[in-house]
Amino acid sequence: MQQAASTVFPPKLTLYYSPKACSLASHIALEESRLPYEAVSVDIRAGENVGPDYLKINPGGIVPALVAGDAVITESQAILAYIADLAPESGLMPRPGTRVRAKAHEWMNWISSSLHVTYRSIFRPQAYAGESPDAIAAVREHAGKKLAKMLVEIERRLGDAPYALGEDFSVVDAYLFVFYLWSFDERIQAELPERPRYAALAARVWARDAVRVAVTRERAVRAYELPPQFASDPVTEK
Ligand SMILES: N[C@@H](CCC(=O)N[C@@H](CS)C(=O)NCC(=O)O)C(=O)O
Repeated sequence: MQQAASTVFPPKLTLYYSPKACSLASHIALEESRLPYEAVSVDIRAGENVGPDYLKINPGGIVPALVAGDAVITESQAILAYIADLAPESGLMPRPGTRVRAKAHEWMNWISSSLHVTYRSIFRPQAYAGESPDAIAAVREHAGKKLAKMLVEIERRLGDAPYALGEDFSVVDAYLFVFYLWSFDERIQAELPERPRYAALAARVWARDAVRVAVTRERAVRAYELPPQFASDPVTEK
């Protein structure tokens, strides 16, 4: 008997990502999951996200979008949790019903709703300030100060554990890794605090094969810069 497309498990997965965008977390999660998937680049900097082809897939024009069979899933938190649930043996999220699973959602929601938005205020202040140069400068300056505080908050939240949720790598670490890369962006004018715990976490994440694969694939589309401590790595020098 032939199965209907919507009940095939796992469904055919296609991730739409832009190099170095927040979609890198989903890209890493898919690579970690060992599920079969296709990764399709939609470069935001080239405006491909607002082209007619991509808008047919995600009318919102943002990445990531994960096409899973006949469903289109957006929002990093939803995608990350879904990938983890599709591949439970990969341990990318703690088991449902555990407090540490709630902590995973706490982290992801905070990253999405607070940390990401603060970076956005620096990279695209016009989204909040309109076109007035004074308003743009004010938004950017305020967001820079806010980001500095958030990096201190991340140090506090990380504590002495190797990963965000404790002893084990999870999708939260992949998500945090993206925003660690972003903290070196040249558009940030604010002075940012030292972040030794965050740096150590990022180094642990960077040491993972799946992370190298996803980053190398993205950098083949657009060779984005990596933070100094990763840049001399022979893998990225190719
Ligand atoms: N809340 C969304 C935010 C997604 C988002 O802002 N994506 C950015 C890339 S990091 C994007 O596609 N921007 C294109 C645009 O705003 O035009 C999520 O967490 O997935």
